[in-house]
Amino acid sequence: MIKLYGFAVSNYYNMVKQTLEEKAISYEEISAIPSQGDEFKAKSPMGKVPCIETDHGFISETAAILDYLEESYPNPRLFPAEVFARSKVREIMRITELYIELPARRHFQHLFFSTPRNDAAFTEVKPILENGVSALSHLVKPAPFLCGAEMTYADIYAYHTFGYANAVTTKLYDWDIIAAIPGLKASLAAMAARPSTKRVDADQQAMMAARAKAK
Ligand SMILES: N[C@@H](CCC(=O)N[C@@H](CS)C(=O)NCC(=O)O)C(=O)O
Repeated sequence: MIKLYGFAVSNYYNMVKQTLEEKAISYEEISAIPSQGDEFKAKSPMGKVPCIETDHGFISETAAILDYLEESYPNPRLFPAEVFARSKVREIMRITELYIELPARRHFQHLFFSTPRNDAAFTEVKPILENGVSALSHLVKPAPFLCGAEMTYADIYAYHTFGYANAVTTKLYDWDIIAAIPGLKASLAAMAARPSTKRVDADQQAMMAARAKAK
């Protein structure tokens, strides 16, 4: 059985968890936080979550994990069968990660843990996000999912990126990046309606509520 390491508030963890749910793969969740300690880095060499444990060993990095799951458990397929369409999904995943998730992440400590605003990040992040939003506006073809009628990994990346990223841009830049990408709002709503999303979101919200209570 696959073991999934991480925690329910992590958006990357939830990308993998939703994939496991969509593919109805048996898995066990192992609570783990990022660590630069030797023991955890033996599992996840960058010390980040998520990672998974398979019969063959550990895999870290969400995109690599999703490739493993897709090839090991091809049904239902979450990448299109046709090579060009598959590459377009990967293009959206990559742009979402590099030019939306990672720049927005620079403000996570400020937004979610109330640390002082990073002024350098405040200046540097907005133009990167503008390029990312512009690129995605050209690339996605919501109908209702980002690449057509079938849900793909592009939707999984977008769903678990735009929630937190939009919280950042709304608060720091008074800018709704979901509304800025035509069709994205409806696409995210189609994702939110899926049973797999509801299960993942319920665990995420329960963990957030528990953390808020513990403060
Ligand atoms: N590129 C990694 C990113 C994963 C990531 O950033 N995870 C966060 C939690 S959501 C983490 O472990 N952060 C701790 C750190 O960056 O040291 C992936 O695709 O899995």
